[in-house]
Amino acid sequence: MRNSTVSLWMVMLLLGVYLAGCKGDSQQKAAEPETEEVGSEPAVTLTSEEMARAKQIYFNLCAGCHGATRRGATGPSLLPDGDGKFPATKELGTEALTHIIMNGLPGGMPDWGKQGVLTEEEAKLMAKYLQLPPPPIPQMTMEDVRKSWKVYVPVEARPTRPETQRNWKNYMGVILRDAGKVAIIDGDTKEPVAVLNTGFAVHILRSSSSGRYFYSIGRDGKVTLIDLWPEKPQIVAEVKTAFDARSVEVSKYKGPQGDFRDKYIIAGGYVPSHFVVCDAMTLEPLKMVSTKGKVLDTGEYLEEARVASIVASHHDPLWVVNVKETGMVWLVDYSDLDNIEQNITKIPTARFLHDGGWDHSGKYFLVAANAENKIVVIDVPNKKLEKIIEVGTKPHPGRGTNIQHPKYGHLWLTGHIGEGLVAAIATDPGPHQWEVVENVRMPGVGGGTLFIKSHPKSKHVWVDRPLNTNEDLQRTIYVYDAATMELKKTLRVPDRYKARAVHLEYNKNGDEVWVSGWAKKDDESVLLVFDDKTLELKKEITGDWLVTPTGKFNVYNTAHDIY
Ligand code: DHE
Repeated sequence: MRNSTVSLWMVMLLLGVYLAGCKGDSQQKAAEPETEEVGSEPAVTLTSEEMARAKQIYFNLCAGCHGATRRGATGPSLLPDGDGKFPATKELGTEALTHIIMNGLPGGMPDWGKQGVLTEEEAKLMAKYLQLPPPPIPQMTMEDVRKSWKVYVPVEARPTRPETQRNWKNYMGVILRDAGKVAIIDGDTKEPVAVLNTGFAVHILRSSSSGRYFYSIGRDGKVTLIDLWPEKPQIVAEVKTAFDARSVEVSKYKGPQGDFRDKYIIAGGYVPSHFVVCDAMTLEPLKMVSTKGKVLDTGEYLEEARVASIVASHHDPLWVVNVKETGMVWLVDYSDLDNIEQNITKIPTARFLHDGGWDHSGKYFLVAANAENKIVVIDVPNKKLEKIIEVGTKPHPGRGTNIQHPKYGHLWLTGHIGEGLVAAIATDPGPHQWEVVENVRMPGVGGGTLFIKSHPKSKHVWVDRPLNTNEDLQRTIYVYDAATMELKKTLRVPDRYKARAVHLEYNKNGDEVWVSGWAKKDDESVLLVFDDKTLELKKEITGDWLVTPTGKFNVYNTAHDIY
């Protein structure tokens, strides 16, 4: 038994299991105790208290990559009997699973034990839990969403013009992940203007079309509406749209079909798999649409069909909604909300869609099917699949970035989690359109890149690497010359911070780059502000309030999709 366990563990190692950053969360109720006879090994047994703990840990650390139903997505399936592709967890057994959970795997599986996130006892508990059948997905009704809706400041009580003298269009919204807060920082003075309680593990911020509001969404599925016009920014409404979520976006279209700017927001759900449309000014929930459905090629029906990235078109009244497990890209026309379900174009693409962004024209949307090493291109105005492009191992663009190349014209770039590679895809019409015209190898071993960023005014491309297994590379930032794609400089989070470098964002003028020095909750974190011309460190922003900073979103750039 032990030999087969070890060889299966090796199989998993070779498969380069990816669980990167798997910190999904959901508010799940404890289940009844479960016991199961597992193969020829003694039965795996958990008490109801252990089961409840294991469920919570699973949703906190693992569900994002492996799925609530454990059928796999960015990471492999974790099913007691396997799925034909990946080993059965009950064959892997407690010892091998504990080892993997403690030590991680090169393809992106974090070393939860080594990082001090899980104890050996907790890793063993999880190893046992994974050998039992997954619990059912909890359901949520429109009534549940409605009950959670709160307006703190009605629209008519809000300022009619900015009350602040600050340059609010250059505010930077910074996610303080483990504090459950968002900091609003004045991008000119670098002072924190407000630190707001937004809810558990906020994942992203998006700006309203006007830039006046930030919408945050957390892993608890809560959307928070932040008004930036008062002297001190404040939360004016909130609503819980799912148990577990990652994406939110606003309507941005103005044209012959009407002015829909800042009329609706859409919040995507991981658990349950659905999206909810709300009024953009009050967050009143208006529509709920399930994304459960059939896998693009096998036709298998999936209850877990999670909403990954969402973007809003500026040219059409459309949201691009990427349904991870089915591999379907939905173009959701919101111009007739009553009939929204009848106005969805569903495009089969590739499985396990994750993150992506617009090309420079704002007409093509490029999204990573990261478990399949592909970038999918959607022609949004013509509502069709344009191209599927093979790239490196586990592309992770964030929203990607757009640069101009002397030979190939506009390029859209992605980094990779699975290897140290930046792929540049030509987007202009012509003989090279949708070709990977540059594959830029990063120095050092392994991948680990999550985000990449440039700016129309910049000559540089900035790349992070927080998921690399080497602690030194985790804190390194790579700056490339955008014209030649030659490495110009490597920068690092100063050694006095026990922090990784993660996520890059330009200021409004495009002459500064902000990078998070993301430490553990009890260690000191930092925001580093670099001069984009000289590549010198201009400012270290620190403070008691700066707890686990991850994503940063400049008001102007986010509202105008500048990246
Ligand atoms: Fe993210 C974007 C999902 C782990 C920070 N992340 C996204 C998006 C998705 C997603 C679907 C795109 C949203 C959009 O554009 O509408 N992220 C997931 C996961 O499922 C995953 C892999 C595991 C999980 O359980 O969440 C995961 N993400 C992480 C992290 O570990 C990061 C570094 C810190 C954190 O919050 O846990 C992280 N993700 C971010 C950030 C963005 C993001 C900062 C927005 C990037 C941008 O510039 O738009």
